[in-house]
Formats: sequence, structure tokens, C-alpha cells
Amino acid sequence: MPAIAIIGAQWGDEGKGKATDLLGSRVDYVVKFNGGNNAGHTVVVGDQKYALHLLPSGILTPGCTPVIGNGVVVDLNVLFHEIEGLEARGVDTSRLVVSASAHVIADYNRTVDKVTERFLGSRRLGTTGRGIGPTYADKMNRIGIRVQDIFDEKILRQKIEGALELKGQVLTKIYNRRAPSVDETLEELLQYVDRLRPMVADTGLLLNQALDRGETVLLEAGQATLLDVDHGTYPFVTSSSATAGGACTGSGIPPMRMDQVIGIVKAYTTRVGEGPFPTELFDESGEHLRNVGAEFGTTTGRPRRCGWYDAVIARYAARVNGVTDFVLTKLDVLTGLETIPVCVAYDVGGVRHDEMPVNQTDFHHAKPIFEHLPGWSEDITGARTLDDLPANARAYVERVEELSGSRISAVGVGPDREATVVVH
Ligand code: 2SA
Ligand code: GDP
Ligand code: MG
Repeated sequence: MPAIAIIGAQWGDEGKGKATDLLGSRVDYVVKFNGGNNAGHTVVVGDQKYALHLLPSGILTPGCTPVIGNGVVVDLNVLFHEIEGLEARGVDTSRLVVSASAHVIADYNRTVDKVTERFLGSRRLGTTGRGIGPTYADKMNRIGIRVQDIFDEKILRQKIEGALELKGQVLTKIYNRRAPSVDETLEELLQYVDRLRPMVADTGLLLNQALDRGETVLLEAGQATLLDVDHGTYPFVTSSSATAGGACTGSGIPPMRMDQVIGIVKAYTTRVGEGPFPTELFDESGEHLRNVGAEFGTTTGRPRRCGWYDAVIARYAARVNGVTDFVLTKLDVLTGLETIPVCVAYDVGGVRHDEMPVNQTDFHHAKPIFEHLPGWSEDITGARTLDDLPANARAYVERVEELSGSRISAVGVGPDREATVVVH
């Protein structure tokens, strides 16, 4: 049985959490393979609403084993806080497994993230301030702290000393902040030793053995293709690999074992934080999408920037990830609009671009070329098959599919688990 990846096809918040939760009942493992508690997945189950940040959405499915993979950066305080919150609501979190090779977010990296943003002023990225970037930077610099280091106090001390040697100077001398002492950081991390120990495993081995037994593994991306550190709108990206390639490196599952890549794409587009966004709306249409779609950050509460569907980035996501199926989400949010613009290509200085411009400056100057599709006014939240949709809504789905480089297998028509039109 297969390994399936779920990937965000835009700038995040496409509804990956709902899609993962939907498939959860049919899979044995759900793996978070990148990012950390910068993610925010809202999952609605009956009358219960859950906001997950660090834990994989599979945590909500009884019988499914949630895994935090080696590609994740873990804030231990947030991990246990989130576990306690779910346990208090009756969710069994006892199956959670954490990779021994995942990196740990230290207190100094949260501080570095926040003060760097403040220092950058108008050049800031609009990060979530959770210490994600600096922790991945430490990983690449080979001065990171891994989960396994927490269990060896001597090694842990050495690693903190090594990291603080430079970071302490940067914090105090450049940013004029107090750097934590080695003992403070050590103490903060050591308090979790006993609770963490039983959860930690070689998750790469665990997952490959599960695949050998014929079990199904779902790899759930945080953030999205256009926020990927390699393939996104650099430097306005997160610091991890959010694309299908990252699903392999962040979990230890080799590419040839990946059977399906599901791209989650919203029926319009949103972005949080800074960076280029060709179809962004600055008028009441954008306000309308934000209000009807409840487009506010799950983690930070920030209002999301809103714009029309962009088929150029969808085609790009299909290519970068090898998307086998798209799930088109939040179609219901478009109900009531008279016409709906869809971006089919860009105009950059008078030249038409059907593909993402490789040059970032061109992307900053890209003007959308729109096709205008007729809207619908009927409530579609009860639709469960394509035939239940009004003709114009069906035509919208079909046109978006033609433009986006892969088939659409399901369409979201509401936040609930059940509010989904299954196409294939
Ligand atoms: P970071 O903190 O280093 O990862 O920030 C770098 C950029 O990545 C963006 N980013 C996100 N974009 C959309 N959704 C995210 N998760 C939360 C959510 C965000 C929230 O689901 O709503 O609550 O604000 C997410 N995480 C990171 C970020 O905006 C920067 O542009
Ligand atoms: P993620 O980060 O990709 O998991 O997405 P978020 O959870 O941050 O944001 C998606 C939001 O849209 C959540 O509040 C979901 O409950 C909601 N949602 C998901 N699918 C649909 C849909 O088809 N229709 C509507 N109206 N809301 C949806
Ligand atoms: Mg989100």
C-alpha cells in the first residue's frame, strides 16, 4: 500500500488540515515532515473545531499514528501544550511518535526570529515569530540541537554552548538584547526529558517498515509550494522544504515509494506575510473573500491577503510536486459573485508569461491576465457530487482543472468533514 503526500499548492492555508483529516480514517500513519508551530491547520469535526500547529492533523483520527518527522523543527513547550489541550478535550494523543533526528527550537532562536524582523523594518518577511528560520539556519550551519541530544546532558550543554558562542554576541552586540545563559536554555529543554522519551523513535525506519507491511502513510505538508525555501518566492518563504521532495527528505521515505501527490488548492488565493502576489485584491472584493472565507491566520490571527485564483502558480505547483490529484477547496466562498476572474497568464512589461517567471523581479512586476467566468448564487454547501453543483459552479471547476495541470479529484464546499464533492 502507498505513501501519499498532501501538499499546499499556493501560499498556504488551502485547507490541508481538512484534507488530511478526511483521508485520516483510511491511513495508518500521518506524518508532518516540515516546518513547526508556524503551521496552522483548522479541522472541524461535527461541532468541534480544532486548531493544530505542531501536531499532524492525523492526531484527531482514532487508530491512526501521528508522526513528527525528522524534517520538522519542534518547540517542546508548544508540543506539550498542544498535547495537553487535546487530551483535555478527550483526544487520545498516546500514539504520537517524534523523530530522534527532528531539530528543537531553542529560546534564543525565538528571540532571534522576532528581533530580526523588527530590525529589518520595511524589509521584514512577516514571519510567524516562532523561531522557525533561525532553527533551520542552525540545522544547515550544523550547530542545531536535535531531539536525541536532549537525552544526553553533556552533549546538550556542548551544543548550546556552541550555538550561543555566536548567537549570544549577535543578540547582545547587534540587537541589544539579553541573550539567555547556557544554563537557562539547558534547563528549559531538560524539563521535557521524561515526557519526551517514550515518544521518540527512528521514524524513518518505523515508516518504511509500515510500508513493507502494506500499510498506508500520509505525508502532510506545512505551508506550501510558493513558501518552499527552494521553489517558493524567495526570500519571502519559510525556511523548510514544503514540496513533495521535502516529504521524502523530511520523513526518510524514498521517492520511489511515493504513490500519490495530492495538491490542495483554494478556489481563490491567499497569502500571509510579505512578498509578491500578482492576483492580490486591494478593493472590496478582497475584503469580501477575507470575510466570507474567514481568512485570518490560524496561528497568529493575522488577516490574510486575498486575491483571485492563479492558474499559473497552480500549474507550477503541479510541475514542482508531480501533483497527481488536486483538491479544490472553499468553492462555497465564491457563491454569490456575479463573475469570477481567473488568472491564466501574466503580463510582464508587455510580454506574456504562461509559466512562473524564473526571475523574482519579473514575478514582482507580473500583472495577471484574467479570464472572467460566470458566477452562481445557489447555496452549494450541501453538494456531494458534481451533478449537485449549479452549472456555472461545475463549469468553474472544469475550467480551473483545464488550466491547472492535473485533475481535480475533490472539491471543498464547506469547512465540515462531510462538505466535500468527490469527483474521482
Ligand atoms: P516563518 O515563520 O519563518 O515560517 O515565516 C516565513 C513566511 O512563511 C509564511 N508562513 C505561513 N503562511 C501561511 N500560513 C501559515 N501558517 C499559519 C496559518 C500562519 C498564521 O495557518 O494561518 O497564523 O499567521 C504560515 N506559516 C508561515 C509567513 O507568513 C512568512 O511569509
Ligand atoms: P491549512 O493550513 O492548509 O491546513 O489551512 P487552514 O486550516 O489554515 O485554513 C483553511 C481554513 O478553511 C480552515 O479554517 C478550514 O476549516 C476552512 N476550510 C477548509 N476547506 C473548506 C471549504 O471547502 N470551505 C470552507 N468554507 N472552508 C474550508
Ligand atoms: Mg494554515
